Amino acid sequence: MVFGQIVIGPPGSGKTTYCNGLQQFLGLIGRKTAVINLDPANDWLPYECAVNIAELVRLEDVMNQYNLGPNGGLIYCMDYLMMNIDWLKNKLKPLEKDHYFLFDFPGQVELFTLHSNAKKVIDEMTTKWDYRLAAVHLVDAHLCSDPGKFISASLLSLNTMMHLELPHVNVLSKIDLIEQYGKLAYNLEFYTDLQDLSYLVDHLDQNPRMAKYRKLTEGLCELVGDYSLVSFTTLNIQDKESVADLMKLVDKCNGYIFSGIEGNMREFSKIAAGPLNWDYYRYPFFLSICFYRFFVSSPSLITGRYKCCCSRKVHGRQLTVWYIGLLVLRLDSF
Ligand SMILES: Nc1nc2c(ncn2[C@@H]2O[C@H](COP(=O)(O)OP(=O)(O)OP(=O)(O)O)[C@@H](O)[C@H]2O)c(=O)[nH]1
Ligand SMILES: [Mg+2]
Repeated sequence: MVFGQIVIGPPGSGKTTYCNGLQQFLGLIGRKTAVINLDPANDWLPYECAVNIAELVRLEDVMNQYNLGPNGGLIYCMDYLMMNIDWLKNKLKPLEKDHYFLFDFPGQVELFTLHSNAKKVIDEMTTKWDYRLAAVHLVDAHLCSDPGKFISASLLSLNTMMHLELPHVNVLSKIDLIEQYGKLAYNLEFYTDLQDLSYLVDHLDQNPRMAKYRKLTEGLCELVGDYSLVSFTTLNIQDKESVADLMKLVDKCNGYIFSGIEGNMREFSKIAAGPLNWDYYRYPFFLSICFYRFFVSSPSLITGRYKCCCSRKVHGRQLTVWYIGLLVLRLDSF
């Protein structure tokens, strides 16, 4: 059975960083992970990407070809992906046996609140392919410092939950930075438990021009409260305990924990057992190769994508020797 996560959230909320951090974390606890980039605007990927939508369609090409803006272009790309869904299935098939999937989606919120194209892709995975997926919806924690923005983020989270109809975890990302944004109106539990959002109305901008929206805002807070669905958990991607807590929650959500309870407990016991060499800023192996190709190798070597060695002779010497030497250095530093 295939388990995984749909990683979504507004632009800059930390989706790609989360996929990168989680790939490293899961690698450390012994779970094989494949990250699938479904954001056609992602030109620079920090993680080891198993499948990249850029091989199928690129946002820049679509925008140029059809004279579209970034939003229209992304909608086109999602439609195009849905029309070529077999391409995705064929890429994922060899990984299905033993990999946990992380899908890095674009940040355009309308894809997950209004339009049906991204939802169709997700539905295909959950219904036809029988993948057990949970949506992990990241929201930047700095929004807590502005009551208006936080109410809006709560409404967005509710809307996304209703639209996607998936097991869902809302996350306040970058929680390590929250103190930098000043004192919050209430303590952090208020924002995570979301007991009564209407308390925030008194802390809204007191500008007289905004007074006319007060009733509307109160109504929106009441709406979120009436559904009683939205709550948040927190994440600091640099802290392995924080990542582990979120991971345990998601495992319950998508059912991974029930797929092999013993195995799952053994995985997490590795965190308690001893200090894991957790360094979120560590460059993945793949990036070391890119670094080498970019800075060290000659331009003609750069053309061979993902090439692990080269056979070019320079002044009668095989450059392969240097290349392998660099890899050994990298492995050493792991
Ligand atoms: N301090 C801190 N910074 C973070 C954390 N997560 C992400 N960031 C930073 O937030 C910025 C945006 O992160 P991305 O991962 O690119 O965000 P994204 O959601 O993928 O952005 P788009 O793909 O453009 O929608 C980067 O500079 C990250 O380093 C976190 O937990 N703590
Ligand atoms: Mg991203």
